[in-house]
Parts: sequence; C-alpha cells; structure tokens
Amino acid sequence: MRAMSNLKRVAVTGAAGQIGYSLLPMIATGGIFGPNTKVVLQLLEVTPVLPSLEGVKMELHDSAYPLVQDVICTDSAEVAFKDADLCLLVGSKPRGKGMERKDLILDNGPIFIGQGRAIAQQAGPDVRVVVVGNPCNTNCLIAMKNAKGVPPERFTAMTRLDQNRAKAQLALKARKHWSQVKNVIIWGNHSNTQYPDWHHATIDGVPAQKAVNDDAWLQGAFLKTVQERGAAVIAARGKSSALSAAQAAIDHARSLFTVVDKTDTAALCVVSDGSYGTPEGLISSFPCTTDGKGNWQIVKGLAMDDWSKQKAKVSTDELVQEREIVKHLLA
Ligand code: NAX
Repeated sequence: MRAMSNLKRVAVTGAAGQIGYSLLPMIATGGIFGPNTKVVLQLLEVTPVLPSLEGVKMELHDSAYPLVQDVICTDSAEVAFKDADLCLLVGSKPRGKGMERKDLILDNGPIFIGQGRAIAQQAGPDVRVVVVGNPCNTNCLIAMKNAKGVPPERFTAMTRLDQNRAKAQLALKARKHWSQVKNVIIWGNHSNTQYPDWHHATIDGVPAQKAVNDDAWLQGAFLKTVQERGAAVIAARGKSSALSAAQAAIDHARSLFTVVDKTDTAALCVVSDGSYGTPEGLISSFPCTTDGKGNWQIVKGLAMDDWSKQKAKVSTDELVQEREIVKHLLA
C-alpha cells in the first residue's frame, strides 16, 4: 500500500474567477485535506486572465499560509494538472444574454474534452476530479469520457450546494440548526429540475416531514426555493453564488477524503449504475457514502413513492437530453 503523502497537489481551473477567489483561501487553510497536509496550488486560467491570476498569486503569497508550498499559475491544462491529486474544475464560460441552455452546453463542452485529456495524460495516479463549472453534470460526463485510462469513478460533479441549501431551508422552517439536519437527498441534475428530497431526512433525529409538519410547504415552497436559489442570489446580489459555492466545493471534496456513512450521506453527482431508474452512464446526483480514501458508493434500497420517482425522472430526463446534445463530444 502506498503511504499517504502529507503534500497534495490541488489543481483549480477558473482560479481567478469569483468562486476561485473564495475557494483558494479555504484550500490554503486545510479545508479539504486537514491542518496537517501541505498543498501546492496549481491554478489554470485562460490566457487573457493570467495577469489577474498573477494578482491572486500575489495575495496568496502575501497571506503566508503555512500549508501552501507553492502557487503555480498557467494557461496550460497540461501544466495545471501535472501530478495533481485533486482537480477542481471550476472554470467555464458564463451564460451570455439570451443564450439558451443548449448553447451553454455546446459552448462549454469543448473545454472539458481538452481538460479530460490533460488529466489522463498528466494527473497523479490517484487523481480525483470535481466539476463545478456549469452545466456541471454534462461537463463532467465529457471530461470523464475523454480521460482515457482514468477510472470513471474518479469523476464527480457538484450538487453539494443544493444539498446545503436544502438543509438550511429545512432547518429555518423547523427552527433548528442546520447541523441537525441529516440525509437530505438531491436527485438528478444541478439545474432547476433537480429534486431535493426530504423523505429520508431527519431534523434533530425526527423525520423531517414530522418536524416541519407542513406537506404543502415541502412539496411547494421548499422545492422551488432550493431549485431556484441560484437565481434568487443573483437577483439579490447582482452576482451568482460564490462564497456558498466555494464552501460546497470544499465540503464535496472533503467528503471524498473523510469517511461519510449513512448517518448523513453526501450528495455527489457520480456515474449512474442504473440505480433508482437513472439511465446508466449519466452523471447524476445520488446519496453517497465514502470510504475516506476518495471512493464513493451510492446508497441503495431507499424507498421512493411515485411522486418522488416522477420528480427525479424529470431531472434525469433532462440529463438524457443534455447527453444527446453533446454526444459528438463523448469520445
Ligand atoms: P466567473 O466567471 O467569476 O469565473 C470563471 C473563471 O473561469 C473566469 O475567470 C474564466 O476566465 C475562467 N475560465 C473560462 N474558461 C476557462 C478555461 N477553459 N480554462 C480555465 N479557466 C477558464 O464564474 P464563477 O462565479 O467563479 O463560476 C464558475 C462556474 O461555477 C460557472 O460555470 C458557474 O455557473 C458554476 N457554478 C456552479 C455551481 C454548482 O453548484 N455546481 C454553483 C455556483 C456556480 O454557479
């Protein structure tokens, strides 16, 4: 068995973006690998943004983080992913005015072909990949398919922000603390079709449905609030979620490297094995446990009534459509 290294190489794409700016300090202070593991930050940006990335590097130096060993800035995916233990793929093109989701998908797809290939060629033998850049599920699928020789299980996409949002909403409604909310599930796509499922959740040990005691709210306002939260933050802040997205990326990555058991499962978008009627091969959100060594398992056998199955299907149907749109990019 290989000894666990106390130095990790973490590649972050889109590192000069707004999520990057919140995320890098969290990695630098041990948010993913803990307070005893040193990190090398390998930061990727598009060429025109390199001057701004240099500014971020200056600030990382000026913070004199004890854990940070080096900061590498580059516009080459091959350099950024060299020997990486973890690749956080945050960078992608934003949705322009009047742009349809389909155009966004097609615009971003090619980025993840190149990055998938570069990961296969350059990353470390135990690499794990977390895709944050939207449309994250389908981008993850493209990267996974183009990373020849890298096991598909190494690729995950992020619905942790949706899970955290759902936890917070349930806690606020039940007048409890969010740390007392366990086992909220997110099914499907990181989009407004996602299904935040409270049926297996507990709040302070009490089934969420009982603790909330308002089925109309759960099926209506709760669902909509979580599904539309990204847009609500943009409306309020004038910018998309960054701080909470960075925290979710940290939570997601940390949950791969610390044991997660059935007492509070992690929402991870992983390659479907057909569980819960999700078509095989899609990158879809499931409730997962992890072994703390970077490996996840989908929790099996959870009951879903017809209402829940229908809600989840709407979202997995959307993923099927997205896969169809990018099928020419799936090597
Ligand atoms: P920003 O536009 O602030 O930053 C994105 C950065 O990516 C830019 O600096 C850009 O130059 C860079 N970039 C673009 N193409 C690149 C490429 N080929 N290689 C490397 N870097 C590249 O966006 P930000 O707010 O940071 O959001 C980043 C991504 O996260 C977006 O796609 C966004 O939609 C997505 N989100 C995903 C979430 C999730 O839950 N999965 C939630 C938050 C966020 O909306």
